[in-house]
Amino acid sequence: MVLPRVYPILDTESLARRSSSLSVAAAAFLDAGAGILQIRHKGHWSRDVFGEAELVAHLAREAGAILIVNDRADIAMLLGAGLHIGQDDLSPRDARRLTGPDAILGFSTHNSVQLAAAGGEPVNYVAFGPVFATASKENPDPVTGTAELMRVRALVEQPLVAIGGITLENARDTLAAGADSVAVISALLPEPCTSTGLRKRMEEWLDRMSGLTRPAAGET
Ligand code: TZP
Ligand code: MG
Repeated sequence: MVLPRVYPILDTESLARRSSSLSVAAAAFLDAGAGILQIRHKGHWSRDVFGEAELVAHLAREAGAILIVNDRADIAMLLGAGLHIGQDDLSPRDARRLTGPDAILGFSTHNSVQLAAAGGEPVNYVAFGPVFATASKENPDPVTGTAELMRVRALVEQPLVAIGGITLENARDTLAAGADSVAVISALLPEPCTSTGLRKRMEEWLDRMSGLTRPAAGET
């Protein structure tokens, strides 16, 4: 699959801390042209949260954008969305038994051993990180840096999504190190976190990332 270069993660806790919400951020990012969104909700999947996720799924469908749900195969299936799982979730094989062959399945890895193993799993893309220091994840794994990303990139054939502390300033180097896409939480959230601010921030990211391509094999 070809992943959009910018992969926004709508983290409900990060949004709530800025007095924003899933649906407001999703609408603003889609309006700006985002091609993919992930819903990341680490708290209880209450009926209210699910209702808002349904609205996001509707908006994404209307916009022709890919929607991915973090952690929860059941919610992803109810929403007709793809699924992103980590090392402590259902194994990719068991997740695939639930989602079926056609759903997009992404898998997080944090070091070269996990990345190499992911290459043999039935997943459509692999995430790797944190590449830089992050404040958006509890108990993050050690920072890898871009040199490590470049060193391990060829261990998997699937598209690679770099994650963790990615900003407009370091995104270019991250893509040059071999990432196909950059997943971002905090650097997409302006202060104040208004609908207009969110849209403008996403427009800036898409504008700055357009035209950037991964170097072909052998180039740097
Ligand atoms: N997995 C590795 S780092 C991270 C996740 C979910 C958080 C990324 O958030 P930010 O704010 O872009 O560093
Ligand atoms: Mg998880």
